Amino acid sequence: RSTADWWRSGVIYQVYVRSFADGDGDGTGDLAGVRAKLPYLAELGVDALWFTPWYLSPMKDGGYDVADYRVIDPAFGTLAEAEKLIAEARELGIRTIVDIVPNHVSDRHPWFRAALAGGPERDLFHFRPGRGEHGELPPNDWTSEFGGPAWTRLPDGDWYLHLFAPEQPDLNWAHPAVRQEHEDVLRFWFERGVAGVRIDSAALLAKDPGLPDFTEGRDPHPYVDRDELHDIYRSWRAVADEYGGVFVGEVWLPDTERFARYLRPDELHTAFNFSFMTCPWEADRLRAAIDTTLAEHAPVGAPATWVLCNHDVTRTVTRYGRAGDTGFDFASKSFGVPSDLVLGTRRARAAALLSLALPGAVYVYQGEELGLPEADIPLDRIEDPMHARSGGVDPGRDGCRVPLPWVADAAHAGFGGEPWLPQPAGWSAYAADRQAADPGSMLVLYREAIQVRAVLGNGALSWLPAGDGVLAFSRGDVVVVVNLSDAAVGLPAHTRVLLRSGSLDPDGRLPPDTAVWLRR
Ligand code: TEU
Repeated sequence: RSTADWWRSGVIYQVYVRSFADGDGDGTGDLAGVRAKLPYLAELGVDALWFTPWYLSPMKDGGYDVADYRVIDPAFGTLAEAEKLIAEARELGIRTIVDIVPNHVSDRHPWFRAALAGGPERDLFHFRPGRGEHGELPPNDWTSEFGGPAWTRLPDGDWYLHLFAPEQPDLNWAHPAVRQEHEDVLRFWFERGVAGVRIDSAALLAKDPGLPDFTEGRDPHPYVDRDELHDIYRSWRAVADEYGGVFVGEVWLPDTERFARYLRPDELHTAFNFSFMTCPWEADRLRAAIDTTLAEHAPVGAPATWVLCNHDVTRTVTRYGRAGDTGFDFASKSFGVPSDLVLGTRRARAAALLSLALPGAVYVYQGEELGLPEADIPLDRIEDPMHARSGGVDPGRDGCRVPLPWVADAAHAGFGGEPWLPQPAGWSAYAADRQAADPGSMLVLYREAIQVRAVLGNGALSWLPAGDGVLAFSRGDVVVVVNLSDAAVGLPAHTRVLLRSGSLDPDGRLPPDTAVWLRR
């Protein structure tokens, strides 16, 4: 597990700290909770932990509104504890990845407070007078990712830019102090033993200095995937290289050629590949997503990454259990869309064996290994700003952020104190302790797959002939078959089963929505 190229083929587990495990009983997950669960994570067999932001934050966007990168939020713990956690994990062969949010800071960050007070710090952000006779209209037509205009007006009449919530003012990346500060922050965390950095909203930092209307300035886009970014990441890479640190960029770009431009020996080591996560449960489309991904990574020598879900999207079990369009669709992400969780779970199990068999690094989001479904959160308990900013239309992302169930027979399913976000009825049925004792559970499947995955080695993927709706490929001596059709299919001769996501039928055939790893 402790090899230098862990990030090329490792399994990286995403910890949403607030909802992982509550060590001090206040209802909020914390570093003490994570430390107590390190044996669980070691047994799961993961190579690294990616912690969503754990820094001082007013939590207006789950910590993606950072007030101070050098301070751990007191709800989570202390810097000394973070250092202990990093060291303890490392002793178990588990590396640490921290999350850096360079596009914006919290409105409580000292820079923004000073800017509000009228100081020269205004230049670190995007402040502009408004349009219209009295400046009553936003400076341009950009909209926030969470809905509404990307601008908020201050009492003094000026507007400031925020591509996300108003409490997340965008930084001005043309300012040298912004660049310097982020390189210092990278050093700060690498000095503390961190092995990698996830870069939030990595393609959004650079803005067209003229801040033109979106419609006017579409090519190049005024704030997505601008050329200036590559210079920024080249200086970041120089910092990372001093420490042997690696990057994973959250680079949401549909254009594969543009995406691959970030994956360079002097830029980012890896970036999230969301094509898999956004793909419906259809063999042709999954195969195309896999092929495109491998083809875009191969020429630049970067490993692919495989992501089934994260803290921003509907949980896999629920997504795959939806009739009709089972793909990624924010519009259908409403409470009313029914999901067949039995079907969704069967597919999620098969998807786990598929993603864990692909060449590259695999990301597992906490609770994915427990097969948690998306939870319905009572409207008055939703905290995600996406909900309020959409005028209450979008339920937001809290349904995949519910505190984890650890112990079936304990209060709050063993999470700790009364959870900050309510756990739905029946949550304890998913508890880790119960699943650990059940050989047919999702948790045992993930444990086995992560362990057995070592036999895949570095073998390239070659597709094997297969019928309609069936994916079959080999990697070295291992053959993987995933049946997405609606009929059982025969398995190749002269193979033995290493691992399967469900039972074979009485004739030894692979039923629909089932995957198998075979040894030749
Ligand atoms: O997400 C960036 C991003 O692309 C999101 O805007 C995504 O479109 C949105 O979550 C819809 O699901 C990152 C983080 O992952 C997210 O949690 C933060 O809210 C966002 O950045 C702002 O920091």
